[in-house]
Amino acid sequence: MAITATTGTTTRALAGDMTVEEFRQWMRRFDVNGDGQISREELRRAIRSIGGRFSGWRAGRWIRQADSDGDGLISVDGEIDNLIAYAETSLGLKIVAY
Ligand SMILES: [Ca+2]
Repeated sequence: MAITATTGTTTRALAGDMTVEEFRQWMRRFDVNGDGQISREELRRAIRSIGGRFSGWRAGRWIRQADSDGDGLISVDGEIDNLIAYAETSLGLKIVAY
């Protein structure tokens, strides 16, 4: 598994190559109440667990970008694709689609 974050000129591997499906599985682990939705706090914990610097504010911005139906939560089976796209464009995260 690998998530790579590019910050300015520095690229650092956070966790190895990660497929979209692995990313989903991984996010599911942070779905504490098991409702299939990722909240801002859950997203923040997920990124921090792999050593990323991630503020609650930034997590909120990610959620807003990916939240198509506007309920403030990211569904692991649908809106997570938006989240992946946003992660790739805004942070230089690389999530490999196999
Ligand atoms: Ca939503």
